[in-house]
Formats: sequence, C-alpha cells, structure tokens
Amino acid sequence: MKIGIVCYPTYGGSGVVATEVGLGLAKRGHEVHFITYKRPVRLSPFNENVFFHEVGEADYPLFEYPPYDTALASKMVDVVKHANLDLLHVHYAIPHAAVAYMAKKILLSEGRYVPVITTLHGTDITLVGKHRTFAPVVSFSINKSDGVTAVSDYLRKETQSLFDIKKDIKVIYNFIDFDRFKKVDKDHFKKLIAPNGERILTHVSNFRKVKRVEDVIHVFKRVYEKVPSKLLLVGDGPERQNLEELCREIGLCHEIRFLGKQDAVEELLAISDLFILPSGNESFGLAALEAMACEVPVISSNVGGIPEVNIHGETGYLSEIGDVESMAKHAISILLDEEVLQRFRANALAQARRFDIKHILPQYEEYYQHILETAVY
Ligand code: GMT
Repeated sequence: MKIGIVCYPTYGGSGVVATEVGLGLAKRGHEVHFITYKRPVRLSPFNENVFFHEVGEADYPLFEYPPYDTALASKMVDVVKHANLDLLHVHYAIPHAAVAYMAKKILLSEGRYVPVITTLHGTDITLVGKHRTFAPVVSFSINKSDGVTAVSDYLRKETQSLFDIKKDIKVIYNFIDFDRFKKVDKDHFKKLIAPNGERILTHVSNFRKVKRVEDVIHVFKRVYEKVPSKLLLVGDGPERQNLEELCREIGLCHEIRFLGKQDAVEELLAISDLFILPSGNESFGLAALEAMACEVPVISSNVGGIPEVNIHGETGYLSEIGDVESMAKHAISILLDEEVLQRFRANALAQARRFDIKHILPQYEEYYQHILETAVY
C-alpha cells in the first residue's frame, strides 16, 4: 500500500505513535509518505520506503496567523496525486481531520478518490476538541472520515459521549517496540545517579498542566522521607519553571534532577525502580507503557485509559487524581520490599507484552484494507 501519514512532528505521544506506525509499515514493505511541517523526531534520515514531504510556511505580511491548514491541504493534494497514495492516515483530529476532508474534496473534484482514516489520540477530544472553539469542526470531520480509530476504549466512549458520532470507532491501542524498550544493564549509569543504592523514581512528560508534575514532586517528598531515593524528571514544557521553584521550596533540589528532553528515554527507564504518572487526563498513557516494557512498575492516577494499561495491585497502583498520600503509600509499599518490587516488575513486563508492536501493527493494516474495500464516496 502507499500510505500518507499526517501528524505533529514534535515530541509528544501522537507524533511518536504516528511515526512508529509509519516506520513499522515501511518495514513491512509499504510505501509511507509523512506530510508535516518538520521531519518527525523519530524519523531517521534514510529508509528506502519512507518519504518526507515538508509543508511550507505560508507567510505573507497580511497574515497575522499564517494559514497552515490551507498549506497542508494543498500539500496533501499534491502528494496524493504525485505519489499515487492509496489512503491518508491522519493523527490528532485538530486540524488534520478537517484538512484531510478538504483535500479529499479537492481531489474528488478532479475525479481522484482517496479515503481518510483519522486516529484520535486524546487531548484532540478531551481537552481541546470539546472546546466550543473547535467542537463543530471536530465532530463534523470525524463523521466525514472514512475510518476512525481511538487509542483506548475510554477514548472511544468519551468521543461518542461528547459528540454526535455516527461512525464506528475502532480501538487500536498504543504499542511498544521491544527492540528498543527493554531492560538493559546500565548499572554503571545507575551508580552515578544513585551512588548509595537509592531507589530511582522517574517521570517523563511534556510538563503541561494536565500531567500534574507537581504531584510527582509531592509524592517523591513523601517517599523520600521513608525510602532513600532520587527523582528523575524527564522532558520539558510550560510548567518547568514552577516545578523548579517547588523543588526549592520543599528543599529537595539535590535529590531531584531535571534532565530535559531526552532521545534515549529507554536508558533512563532501564535504571528506574518506579514510574509516576499522576495525570489529570490521559487517553492511554504511552509513557507508562514504555516504562512497563522496561520492567518499571507504575504509580498513576486512575483517569481515562490508564486503567486499561496499568493494572491496580499487579503492574503498579492507581489512585484518585491528586491523591498524593495514596500514591506515596503505594510507592513505598513497592520500594521497601525487593521481592515485591521484583514481582511488580515481572507483571509490568507481562502486561506490556500485550501491546507489542508485532500484535498492533497488523491491526492497522487490516483496518486500512477494510476501509479500502468498504469506503463509499
Ligand atoms: O500526552 C500528551 O500531552 C501528548 C499527547 C499527544 O497527542 O501528543 O498524547 C496523547 O496521545 C498519546 C498517544 O496516543 C497517548 O498515549 C496519551 O495518553 C495522550 N495524552 C493525553 O490524553 C493527555
């Protein structure tokens, strides 16, 4: 198949998933064309089945807001025609699903039909999408997509309850590539960070409000009082400054390291004993799955799709949003007892295996095939 993938190319779950879907499909012999404004971060410079089409900047003195959507639609039309694509797979509804609809209509006016599949990732529905600024367009463009997938059952139901959706939404979970995410021996590195055998707690995110990274610090403070430990904060984003100030206020700067954006997250997970994800909203929680694949149990909130990934009392624990006391209590119960930690580590790995890319990618292929065979225009 010849597949066009449209996504946000920056750090962040939806772009990562879109890139990995494309790369995985290319490995399986498909021709994959990424259409976006920048080379996606996980896209290596050369791969014979992978092509990258950059959406140019539509700047002009008249534009206070350069019309990216129009430039993207034009690029989609161009790539569909010249690379002879079989379908467009757009990740994150805003604005990609609406723009794809426009591209599809332009192509149809020229007698060329291309089906569009939209994958919903989470905030495109739960935070941004439902806002009245976007809701009518999101609802319309989901209904006009030929196929719609969601990354968890929670997100499927939430989309159906927030909008008047007339289409079936297929759940295709986020996935993990075990060639990359696995526990490797990085003991020398662990000794540098925790020279006295302290436990290592880790959080990885884009430091947006929705991630509640301040809760990570509050949980860590409580854990630190009972278990010698260090905290690694990986990523960057709008809350970083506030978080640094919070560390100073509670006097734990020397035990908490801000590592910024990291490409080799798996190396940090390899030395971690516990992962903390206290999000206020999370459609799936890819970061938790990456941790579990590296045998790291997860302490998380119980929102959204997280319970479909992190199993309470088995692979970690789930608590109410903001209940840092409960999160800390659970964290301590795992960290204080090596046998318990090893049991949770093994369970986390076993659960992560359910989301092996090898099981999930064929689901996308089958779905593409189904849409190609059944879509009507
Ligand atoms: O978590 C983020 O803020 C990034 C966001 C994105 O779209 O880039 O992630 C969403 O998509 C991921 C991949 O499907 C999911 O694993 C995340 O749970 C989801 N984030 C939220 O729902 C907050």
